[in-house]
Amino acid sequence: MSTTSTPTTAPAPEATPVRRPALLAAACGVVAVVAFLAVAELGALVLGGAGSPLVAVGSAVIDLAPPAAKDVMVGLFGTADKAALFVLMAVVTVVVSAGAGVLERSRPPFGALVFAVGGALALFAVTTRSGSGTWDGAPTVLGVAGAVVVLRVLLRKLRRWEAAAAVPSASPRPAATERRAFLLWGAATAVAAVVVGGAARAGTAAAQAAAAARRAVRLPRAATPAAAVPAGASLDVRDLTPYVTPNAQFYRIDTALRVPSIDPAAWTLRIHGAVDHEVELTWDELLALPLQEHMATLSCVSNEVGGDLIGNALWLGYPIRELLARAGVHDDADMVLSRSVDGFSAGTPLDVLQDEGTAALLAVGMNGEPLPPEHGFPVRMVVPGLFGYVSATKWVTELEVTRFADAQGYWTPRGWSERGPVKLESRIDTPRGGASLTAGQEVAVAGVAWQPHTGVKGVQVRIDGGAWQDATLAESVSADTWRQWVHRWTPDAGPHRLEVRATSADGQVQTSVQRPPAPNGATGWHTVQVSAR
Ligand SMILES: Nc1nc2c(c(=O)[nH]1)N[C@H]1C(S)=C(S)[C@@H](COP(=O)(O)O)O[C@H]1N2
Ligand SMILES: [Mo]
Repeated sequence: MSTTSTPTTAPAPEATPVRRPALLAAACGVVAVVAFLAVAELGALVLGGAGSPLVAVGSAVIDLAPPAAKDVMVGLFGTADKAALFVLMAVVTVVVSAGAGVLERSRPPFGALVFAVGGALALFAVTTRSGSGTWDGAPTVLGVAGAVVVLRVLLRKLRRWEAAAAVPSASPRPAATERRAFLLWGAATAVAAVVVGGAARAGTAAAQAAAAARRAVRLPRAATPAAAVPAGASLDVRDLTPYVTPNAQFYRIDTALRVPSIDPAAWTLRIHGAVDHEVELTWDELLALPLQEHMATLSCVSNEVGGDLIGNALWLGYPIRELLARAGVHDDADMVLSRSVDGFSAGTPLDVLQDEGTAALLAVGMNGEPLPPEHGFPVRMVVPGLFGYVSATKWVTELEVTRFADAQGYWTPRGWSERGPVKLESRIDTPRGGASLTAGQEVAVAGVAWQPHTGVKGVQVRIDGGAWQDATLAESVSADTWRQWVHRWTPDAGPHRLEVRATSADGQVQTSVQRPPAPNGATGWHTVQVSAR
């Protein structure tokens, strides 16, 4: 009877349905909301602490809660009312997300829709906060997208497992494999979301705490104030770089992926190495010292000829020379390796830092404000005459007195010179390259020229390779800053080539030799092509 040609096969696996699939779907919903928070907090971290839906929703709930509810909360939890509110919000969020998971399993895409609606409410809270910026909604939008992806991916895995378990013969893979895939993905996503979200939240909280600490800083008056900036330092020429660079416009160069957040109360500077006694300085001790104001032009070795990686600011700080004297520097030392919390370091010649005539500062103020976070808050170095990479350590916490033979700054093993004095340079700010001028109408050819600490005594302009003509130089407060210059010129019709060169206070003329920024600063004449009709 049963001798027909039925091949012998393994017995069909038994159907063992997934137990409590709704509970698993609820868990998927919870993992999705954690993913939402992780993505959003990571976004907020990238935005420098802005746009966190967690904070915004919490604040919105506090603002919108009727007074009676507040009284109940305060009555119940006292000063822990805010913590209690967050716990309450967390419970509501978990319950709603679990419900969304269940809903998405049985009636897609309604679960995802719950996330979208929740996200829209959070977006409303974020974007209506006072002082919210253009991008503040982005973390929330990205977070919702992340949550929906996680929800759908996990539920698809759950459905596969359910299908394989219910009708094993219809599934390409055994139920155990599908089960493992679901559990693995669920667990991995949950762990990743918790780790990333937690780290991002901690980072954002630190950034916000540092920002609040910065707002609370009241800088002391300088014991030695800077000389007033003479009116003659600024020429009245449109599109000419201002003599003093506003903080918001000051170039920023560093290796920090994220601006370090430092609470000044926790900041210390340690001076050690080849010294008689280590010195440790706190923020309060630094502010109690007689600070001095000094205007200086800071520039980056990477600045191309004609580039804008240069700025001039009024710094407030304490002379590094005094601190070195306090520590007692050994005779065989010739370098100070300054280190920052971000791993950057700079090797600065000791004699420059010790020089009475060089205002090498441990700076706390920039143009009358505490240092902006991206410019080194709470404390940085500024050394007139040296490129930033060998001197201007931001977020500085350590000065090691050592020798060039024994130590290297961050950029030295990366192809940049051990020493980095700023080179004599000049730049044409206006007219811009490619400008079309009107023939017969006078224009101001103007720009800036610098060799900080040496000073500039002359600037010359040459048109179409003709004779060098002296430009008019603006004043400056000292040799440590750049100088504006202007040359009035009336073009005739046709293309023209404008060139500029400076003469330093010690009589050298800016070289025409074109060198790239590496290894120790670009040289050459800034040249601009314009045309007139
Ligand atoms: N901690 C730290 N400090 C740093 C750097 C850095 O990467 N990290 N870059 C240096 C370089 S190369 C320059 S040109 C100046 C730029 O300072 P600014 O960003 O305030 O203009 O900072 C210097 N200080
Ligand atoms: Mo730099």
